[in-house]
Amino acid sequence: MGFLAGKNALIVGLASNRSIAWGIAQAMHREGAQLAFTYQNDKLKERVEKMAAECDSSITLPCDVGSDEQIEAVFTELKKSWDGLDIIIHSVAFAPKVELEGTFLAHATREGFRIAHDISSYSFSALAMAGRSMMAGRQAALLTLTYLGAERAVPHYNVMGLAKASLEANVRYMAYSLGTEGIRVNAISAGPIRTLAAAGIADFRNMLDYVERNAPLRRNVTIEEVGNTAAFLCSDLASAITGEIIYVDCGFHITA
Ligand code: 0WD
Repeated sequence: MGFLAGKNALIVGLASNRSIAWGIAQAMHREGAQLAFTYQNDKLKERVEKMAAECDSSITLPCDVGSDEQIEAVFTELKKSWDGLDIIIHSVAFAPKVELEGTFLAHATREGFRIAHDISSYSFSALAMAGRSMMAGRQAALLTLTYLGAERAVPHYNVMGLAKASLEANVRYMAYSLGTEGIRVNAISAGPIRTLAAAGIADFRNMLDYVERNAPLRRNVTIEEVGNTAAFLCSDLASAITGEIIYVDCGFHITA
């Protein structure tokens, strides 16, 4: 029996078989969790349905995390299939592409800042608030994905770095808010991985090469490795870990 047997997990942010959310879904499925998925829009519906089926899941629901109505609707629907929820995975980020080119102040706009923070940080708290009643009394866990650009000025990461800094603070405040209910909140700070979202970041190839040359393990991380850590963090094996940012980056962040 896997260490997530009996757990119900909602996965938000699956876009392709390269998505970090896919690595997480596969690890959680392997460890015995029941899964439900959301998809951002109709373009992704069929693909997400197929991938869900590979994890023995038939629960796929539309959700643009910029919409409170769509977030509410996810939990209304989920309650029809499940009597409770143990895990929410938030694997979503967005900033207008132009803001991820050149240096931060070259393209910064008030609207770009608002969108990046809304979709990449606020949406995590919005999911927690909407899912809170379903998670009551179940030792539930929430997990989001962040990146080193939250703490260091990484070339081209720009406004997304600000949004990830907000997300990391969000993890701590959410952990404090939900701790009295036994609900844990953590983030994985993943090393760079070639996904659809990463394709939006200028010069991404150089980031991968740099990590490969300089990380203690001299290689890049895989979605499977992020998935395994996510499964552990959302399981009862991690019952005293909350409010943490856990690095899954082949050790890159410790280097000078
Ligand atoms: O190097 C990387 N790939 C890293 C990613 C390193 C460290 C962290 N991360 C983070 C990302 O910032 C993000 O928070 O991991 C998370 C997942 O990213 P991913 O797996 O790299 O990217 P992807 O497979 O593209 O999934 C993210 C998806 C979107 O894909 P696209 O590329 O179409 O934007 O987030 C979804 C969307 O499907 N998404 C939304 N979902 C609901 N509502 C929204 C939205 N408004 N916007 C984006």
